[in-house]
Amino acid sequence: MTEWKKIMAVFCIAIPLFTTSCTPFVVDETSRDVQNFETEPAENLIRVGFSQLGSESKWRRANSISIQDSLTVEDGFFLQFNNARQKQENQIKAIRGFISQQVDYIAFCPVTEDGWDTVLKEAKDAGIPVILVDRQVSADHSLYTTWIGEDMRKEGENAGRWLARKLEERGRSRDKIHIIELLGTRGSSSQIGRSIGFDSICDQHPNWVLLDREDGEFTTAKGQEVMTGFLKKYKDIDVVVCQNDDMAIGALQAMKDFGMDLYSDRKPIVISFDASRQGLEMVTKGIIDVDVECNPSSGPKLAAVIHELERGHAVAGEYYMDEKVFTIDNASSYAASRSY
Ligand code: GYE
Repeated sequence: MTEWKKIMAVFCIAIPLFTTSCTPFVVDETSRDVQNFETEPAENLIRVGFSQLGSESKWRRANSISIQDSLTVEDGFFLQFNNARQKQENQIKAIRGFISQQVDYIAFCPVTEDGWDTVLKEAKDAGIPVILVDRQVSADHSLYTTWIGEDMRKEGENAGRWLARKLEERGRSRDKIHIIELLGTRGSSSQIGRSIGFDSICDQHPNWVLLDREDGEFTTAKGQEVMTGFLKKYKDIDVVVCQNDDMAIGALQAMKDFGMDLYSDRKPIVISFDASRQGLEMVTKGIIDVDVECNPSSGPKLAAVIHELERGHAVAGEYYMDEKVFTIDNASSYAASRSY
């Protein structure tokens, strides 16, 4: 199968539920980020090695495109972009390659929190500044220069607070509420942060019962598989928490296949994260009840931080992206203009 056919196949399988026809989307934009990629080398450019963790979700593709669109030759960069396809060993190999080529900066999105100490020490010993993007690491901050990303814990808390308000509005704040969770890649800082944030609100509501949580790997296929298992196992599910939109789409497909009416008020409350265009469209239709935004556009900030370092200026130890919470009340104006 050609790359184009593969992309169309995935697209057509994943979305038939919500679209009547399979409209082609802009292939260049979605396929560009999954390739290893290099801008034109030239004298006097800032050499940056970037290790992307994979291309598991629409969010990730948007993040890769943001990086590639920001670290351009026109803006003074020679970018070497590597896709690790969800494997930490591939990321470590890519980073070691950047070190041996003596690039000026290394940036990467760490797939999981743990396991980076050795390679970060190697970069530090080689005198190469490292900038983390999106996810965080458990290694000491002295081993990297800065981090640019999203406040995952706050995202989880926002989801929990929204749920408390919603249950109150429905007169269910004292009922037993059965919750299931589809987790993102286990051990990633997005999974850990969102779980800690959401759990902290759960702890304030003894009537919320977490029935089960399982790794849905941030993908539609795995989300559908995990949700199918939950539907067979639990009769009474009040709330489904999906730690990203791609898994939510899979979970909704499973619910539909199980015979649930996704437009009914009696369907479980669906909470999702990312606020992709497709996610927001489902919010406007009432299929997803709340979508907590996660902002993938960290490329411009990465470019700006590197330029600051080049000028010899100090930079902050961390930079947070701006994020919102979307419900049926505010999603429609954003859905149309979403790039991911
Ligand atoms: O939510 C998900 C993904 O780390 C915030 O990774 C990121 C997550 C995002 O692929 O869709």
